[in-house]
This record gives sequence, C-alpha cells and structure tokens, in this order.
Amino acid sequence: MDVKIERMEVVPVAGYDSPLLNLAGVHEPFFTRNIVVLTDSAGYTGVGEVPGGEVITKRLESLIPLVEGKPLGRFKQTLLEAQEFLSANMAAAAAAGGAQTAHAQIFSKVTNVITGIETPMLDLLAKHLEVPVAALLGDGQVREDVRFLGYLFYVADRNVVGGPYLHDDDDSDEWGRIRRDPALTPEAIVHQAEAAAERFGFHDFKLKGGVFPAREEIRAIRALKERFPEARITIDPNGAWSLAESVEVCRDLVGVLTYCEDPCGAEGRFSGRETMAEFHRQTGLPTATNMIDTDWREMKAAIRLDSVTIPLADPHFWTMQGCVRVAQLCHEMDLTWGVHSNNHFDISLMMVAHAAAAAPGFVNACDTHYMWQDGQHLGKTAPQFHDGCLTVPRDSIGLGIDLDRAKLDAAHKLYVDNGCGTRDDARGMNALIPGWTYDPHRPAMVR
Ligand code: GKR
Ligand code: MG
Repeated sequence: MDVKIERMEVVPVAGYDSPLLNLAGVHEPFFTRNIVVLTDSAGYTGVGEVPGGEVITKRLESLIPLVEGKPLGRFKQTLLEAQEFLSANMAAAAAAGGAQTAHAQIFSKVTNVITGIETPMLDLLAKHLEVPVAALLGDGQVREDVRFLGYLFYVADRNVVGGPYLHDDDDSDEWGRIRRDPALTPEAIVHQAEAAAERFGFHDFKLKGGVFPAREEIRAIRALKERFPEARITIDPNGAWSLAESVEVCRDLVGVLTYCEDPCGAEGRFSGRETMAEFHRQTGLPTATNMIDTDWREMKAAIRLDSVTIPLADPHFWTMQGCVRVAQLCHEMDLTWGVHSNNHFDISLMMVAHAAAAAPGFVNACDTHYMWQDGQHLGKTAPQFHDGCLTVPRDSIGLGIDLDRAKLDAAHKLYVDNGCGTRDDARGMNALIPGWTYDPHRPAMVR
C-alpha cells in the first residue's frame, strides 16, 4: 500500500456539560477533549478522540513531525516510535525533577496520546481495506450489537454552582427536559433512569457514588433495583469508602448489585488491590475497577490477589489494540471485560463500540457519559442507540464517523472562547460548600 499520512491535526475541543457530582467535586459547564484528524495521500481522513487538557494537546502536537510522511501500512512501527519518543521525553522530564508524579503521568498521559494517533490510523486503514475498525482488532469482529449502560449521576443545582451551564436546550422528551435539573434523591435518580431508558433503551445502570454517605447512595441503588428488577446495576464511589464501610453496606446486596466498582481503595498498610480482594471475598460481589488495574503490571497484581472481576479497560487508557488484548485475557481467565468512560463526543463512543465489537465472550454493558452529551456530535450524523445498543455492522467501513468540519470548528471555538483546559471539578464546589477541598476518603457532599 503506497499511501502516506500527509497531515496530522490536533484540535482541542469543548462541549457542554451539566453540574454532575462525583468524589472529585462537580463537573464544570464545559468538558474538554482532544481530537486528532489524519489525512492521507489518497485523500482519506481518519479520526480519533482522547481526553482533554493542554498536556495531552502538547504531547499529541509533539508527535506531528513523527507521524506526517509515514507510510500508513507501517502504522505499528509508527506507534512503536511514538511510544519510544514519548517515553524518552517523560524520562527526561522525570530526571529533571518530576520523579514523584512520573509514573502517574507516564500511565495516564502517554497511553492516551498513543491512542490519539492509533485510532485515526486504524480508521484510515479500515477505510482502505473497506472493513470496520473492529475487524482489525484482536481476532476480528465477534458481535454487531454492543450494549451500553445508563450512567446516572447526582446533579447539583446549576443556579447555586453558577457558570454558563446549558439549560432548556432540549424539549424533545423527558430525558431532554430533566437532564440539566438537580437530582439529589433516590427518587430523582430513578426518574433519570426511566427517562434515559425511554430515550436510549438502556437495560443496565451505573450510579456514580462518592457524593453522599454510602448508606444513602445504597438507598438509591435499592430503589433502582425495585423499579428495574431485571437490570444489571452497579455503583462507583471511586474508592471513597473504607473497606469496613464497603463491606457493611454491600454485604447483603448480592442480587441487588450485579457488581461493585471501586468501593474502597488503599488503606493504611494495604493497597487498593488488597482491600478490593477482601471486599470481593467478604461480600461475594464481583468487583470492577478503573483505578487499581490500569496497566499490565497492575493487572498481574490484581489477578494474583483476585481483587478484580471486571477490569474496565478503557481504550483511551489502554489503546484500542491494548483494550481488546485485555478482553482476550479476560475471556481466557474467567474475568469479564468492561469499559470506563469520561465525558466524550461521538468519536470516543464509536471507539468503544468497535473495541467491544472485537471483545470475545461475555462483555459487561459499556460505560458511557454520552447520554449527558447527546446532541453534541462531531460527525455529520449522530450515533443511534436502539434497545440500549449501538450496532457496528460487519459490512460497515472505518470507525463510522463522517467528520463534520463545521461542528469541529464550533467545538474548538467553544474551547478557545471559554478559556478551557484541564478538568477541575473542585472549582465549582466552593459555591456548594465554602472552603471545600478534595478528600479521596470522604464523599463530596460530606464535609
Ligand atoms: O465523570 O465524574 C465523572 C466520573 O467520576 C469519571 O471522572 C470517572 O473517571 O466515570 C469514571 C469512573 O468510572 O470512575
Ligand atoms: Mg470508575
């Protein structure tokens, strides 16, 4: 294949968000992402989306000279070179004084950046070969319908938090009407689930916890299960609860919670993988995580300890090919695969759909924040859910995103005009609780 990558564009973008609550605070009015667009010598474009923030933008931009001019067919070699280049730069930065944070940065930022170039290259290749991206991952595409869950959040009152939050923007159905409104009770959470299920057809739900005391959040879980008895339901307080509290509130929840995501974390002499293993044994509940099993070294430790039943292998952290490798391992090792998410546009949604379409065996409904962003796509048409699923037809081509340049420009303008950058959920919390600071062991509204 005599095709070369001619142009790499890195476009930081923003979209509107609601004041969603989580352990880290409250979401700001805008969420940010980095979009990568590659154009090749045959005139095709490939797209990818990764988390926002200037560090990732800059690292992606640093790869432009390395990517432009490379033959498309040698994409794996290009990925290896990019990995080497980034690792060398990170090592140099660490040697210059950033040792403490170096590991975290290497994990969280470099894999994101690699995914940022890997995805559009896969999109381009798939277009040339006239196959879906899923066909190029793992052992190939194994399913067409990919199931997603409804990701429920407690929502703060935007008038109290303050800021240019979007509101009254969608009167088309109940989800459109309520998704910008405060939701702070079990009843409001159930209502969110009903409205989201009506629009998207979701059968499964996840509640973002770490906001109110554990017992109160479990009341919402019980109310959800009562309303949706067939649903697979999980809660994720991002490790906010102690092991003792997690066990106490979850001990009797087999049959109510299908699995529990990061109930507890590192505690005293014990690592998060050790406390999660104890939680798993004491409650009998399967455990999911996007916090303590986030690379291959952590994966080895988690497997030895039997801490994690469901590694949430987000392609943005693991790369597209890497997250499918995790799925293959899960399939062989009696684990089940799932996906983590952050606020995102339709490109990321399709990245997850293609990865899941290549994930063998049983897979858990994929996390997605998309219901909070529905209507803000960057493709010419919006992905359509049916019965809680997205379909990746075996005869489709590429990632399935026909980039809308006008929408991309508008999302970039929103980013620039509002001085957006790296996510900071602490910023808005002072309006809710004066003097609020982040505490990884205390729910956000408990001060
Ligand atoms: O969007 O507030 C949020 C979530 O808390 C997100 O930041 C987490 O990374 O959804 C994620 C999770 O599963 O932990
Ligand atoms: Mg999580």
